[in-house]
Amino acid sequence: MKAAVLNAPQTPLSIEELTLDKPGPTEAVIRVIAAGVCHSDLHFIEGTYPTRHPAVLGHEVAGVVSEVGSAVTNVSPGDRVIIGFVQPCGHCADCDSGRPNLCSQGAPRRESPGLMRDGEAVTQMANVGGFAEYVITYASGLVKVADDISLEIAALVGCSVMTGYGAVVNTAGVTPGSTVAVIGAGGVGLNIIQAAALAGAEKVIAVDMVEHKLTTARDFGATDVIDAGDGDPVAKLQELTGGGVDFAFEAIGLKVTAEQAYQMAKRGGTAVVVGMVPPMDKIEVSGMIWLEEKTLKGSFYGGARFHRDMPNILNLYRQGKLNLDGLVTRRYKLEEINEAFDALKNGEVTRSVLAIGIE
Ligand code: CXF
Ligand code: ZN
Repeated sequence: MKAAVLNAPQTPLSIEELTLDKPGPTEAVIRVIAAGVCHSDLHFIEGTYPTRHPAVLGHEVAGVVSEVGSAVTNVSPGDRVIIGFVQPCGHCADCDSGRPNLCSQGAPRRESPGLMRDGEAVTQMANVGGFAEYVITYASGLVKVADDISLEIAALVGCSVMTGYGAVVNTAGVTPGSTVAVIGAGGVGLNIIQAAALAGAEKVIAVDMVEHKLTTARDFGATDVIDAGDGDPVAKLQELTGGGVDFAFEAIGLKVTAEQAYQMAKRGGTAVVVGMVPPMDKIEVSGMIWLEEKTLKGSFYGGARFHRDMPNILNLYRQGKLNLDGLVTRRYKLEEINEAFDALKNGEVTRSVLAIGIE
């Protein structure tokens, strides 16, 4: 099969021929239909986050199951699925306590690599590796999708929508009447914005440096916008809110914006870091955290309980309460993947989707 391969950090992806193993008892093979191009992939391309090479990136994916292992019961060949980038074991303490996104056990290790190039193992990002014609992964990460939902939309639910919506609903628990700030109005940020609006936030303040992103943020429910390229965004937010917000979200992945989110939270408020801040960076907050009773939280995969949250999200989309169609601003072929990443880097797009297969 064809896949886009990362051979070294800071190099373009190259389209290469790889071979797939047969699925193990708890695995499935999925023919990829659509894969979103996410900033997190870019972190691995740029080397901000480490990965083994060669690697196939891509973790926002949907497709059609083509083969399942002997012990798989949750999906069958022909099923349309979202490919989750966590594959919960289903029985560890984290899964048991309702936090499968934090599953500490993970899927069982394979004896042989699932993906190979001329006898060499190829790493699949988060056991997915969706920038490819096929994915081999553990079936526990697959969520079935009904026939009325396009697999392009389903793919987005696999990362940006779940991550943004879940940060609001599961991690922060935004309540009606609260005030919210969102730093970064990209794919994840827009989903935070629309989920906060849906949760009944009185104010949803989008903060970004790119003007067209702020315009889009308003379309997704932002009541106010702050251009972070024009003066101190924290001071502007304090002025706008008279002392900060109940919930501030960081959706970029930088130390400086994570610290700004903390500063934007009012006394008693909560800052949620959703973006992939580089692993060696430290987020510094005021020693007065005790007096201000602020909370600083991380949110991974929107605290997803996949089999409950993803169908819920798709229901809200059906009811017209979540705008998922408006997230997709460009489509590319797999062969055009480097152009898609250039556009993402330049801040030109909300979400690009690679149309890899035809249903
Ligand atoms: C990432 C986090 C690291 C693994 C792949 C997905 N999250 C969202 O983009
Ligand atoms: Zn992502």
